[in-house]
Amino acid sequence: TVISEINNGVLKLTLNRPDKLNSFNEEMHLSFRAEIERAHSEKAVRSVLLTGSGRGFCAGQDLGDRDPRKGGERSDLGHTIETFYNPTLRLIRSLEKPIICAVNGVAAGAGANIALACDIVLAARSAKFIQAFSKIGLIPDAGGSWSLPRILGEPRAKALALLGEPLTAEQAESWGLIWKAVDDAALPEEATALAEKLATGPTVGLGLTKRLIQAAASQDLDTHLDMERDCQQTAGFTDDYAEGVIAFLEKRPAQFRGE
Ligand code: LHQ
Repeated sequence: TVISEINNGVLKLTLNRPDKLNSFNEEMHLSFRAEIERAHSEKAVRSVLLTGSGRGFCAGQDLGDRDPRKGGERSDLGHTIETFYNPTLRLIRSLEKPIICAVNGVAAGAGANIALACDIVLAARSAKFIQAFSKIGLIPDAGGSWSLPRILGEPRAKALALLGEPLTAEQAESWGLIWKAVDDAALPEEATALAEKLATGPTVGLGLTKRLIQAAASQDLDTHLDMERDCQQTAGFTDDYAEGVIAFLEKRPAQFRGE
């Protein structure tokens, strides 16, 4: 249910249940999480590219196996969130390597918020983002109720979440919710080029940069300046920093090795 391949340092993950718009069933939850864990541990992986197969990106939770008339453990959504969504969200945010999301089609419910948890989001012009939760009586999960107000402010976050109406890729770009809307046909190539470029970058420094930017919203300036000092100290001891400076002085492109 998740196609995984490594090329040029990029771990490409394709959500692959196209008949169900790549909605998450248990098997897909587990394979997706295992792949993000692999991104954490494998040195050969220097960036991640997430996309979907077929005409959609991801329609959130598979509601087909959620029939409330059947009851049982599946009706405890707190359990589903704790077991599946929250661990994956934490793994995406704590991954100290860039993760790029190529939203190839509709991203609804948890599918939209998993995309928004990634570091750089490109979307096909025909893609839509839908906070579909309110349509079925739920709240925006997969980090949505945290990320939307931070990115958009309360007025837009509330309207999106309460109404559950589709937002176009272009509107998402103009609101700063995503990095860029691109022509449908150009998306795979642009997203791959971006992921490959980042995979040749100074991985430690990029990972620390991600950590700092994510920490900024929740700490004061003094604490943050201390954190910047510590991260810069770590970056300054990497081989990639030495290579970067030497390459600059020798007027040639740097050859970063990710350490
Ligand atoms: C689907 C789904 C889907 C199953 C399309 N499931 N089959 C929830 C509960 C539990 C725990 C914690 O967290 C969550 C978080 C959530 O994600 S809640 C939100 C769940 N997602 C939704 O409510 C979105 C449901 N889908 C839709 O509203 C539409 O499918 C959208 C607007 C995404 C796309 O519409 P269309 O382009 O018109 O496609 P479609 O509706 O015809 O879907 C194509 C097929 O995919 C269809 O199957 P069929 O056998 O009839 O061809 C759909 O039933 C299936 N599908 N989403 N979430």
